[in-house]
Amino acid sequence: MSKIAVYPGSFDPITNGHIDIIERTSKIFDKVIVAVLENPDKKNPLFTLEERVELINKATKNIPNIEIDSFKGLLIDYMHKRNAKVIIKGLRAVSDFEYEFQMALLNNKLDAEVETLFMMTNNKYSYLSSSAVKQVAMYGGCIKELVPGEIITDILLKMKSVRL
Ligand code: COD
Repeated sequence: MSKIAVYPGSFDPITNGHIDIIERTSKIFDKVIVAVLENPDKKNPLFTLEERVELINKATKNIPNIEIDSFKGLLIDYMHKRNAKVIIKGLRAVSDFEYEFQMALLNNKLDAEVETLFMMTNNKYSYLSSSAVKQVAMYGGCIKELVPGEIITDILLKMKSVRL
């Protein structure tokens, strides 16, 4: 049976921290589904769901065993739809842990066969988040080291359009 992992997130936009987690996961599992969520907790995303999927597509062309998808609603329902048993989450700090710990327990309560695996952030990216990227770009800072090169222009153009 092929081993599938689902890596969910808002990815608004995808960062080098996310890419690092995807690459490491892709070496362990047969297939990684990057599942982009319309997260109702995060109001006013910079990119639409479709744009975020497209940016991930551009940034992950060199990873063969990856699929990019999107979903709405509960993650556990999406896991059932895709017949997947493993959720991947990235951990940067204790603050991530508290939130993710609760989510993992709740998801496990909803379906005891679904496990959450935590990947420690790469030291290089422990400070990195989509919000930080947006803030740096908004004020004209350099995002070259923060996001994949393939999507830098898309982010800068989007920033320009929202500032107009
Ligand atoms: N290094 C390592 N990991 C990172 C980094 C980094 N630099 N940056 C982000 N990550 C990790 C995050 O910890 C997260 O695991 C993942 O990458 C995605 O991050 P974001 O910021 O794009 O996405 P979030 O935090 O908005 O995603 C939240 C989820 C969509 C995963 C969460 O809200 C969820 O599972 N929602 C589903 C709804 C649901 O089922 N609710 C009931 C829960 S029990």
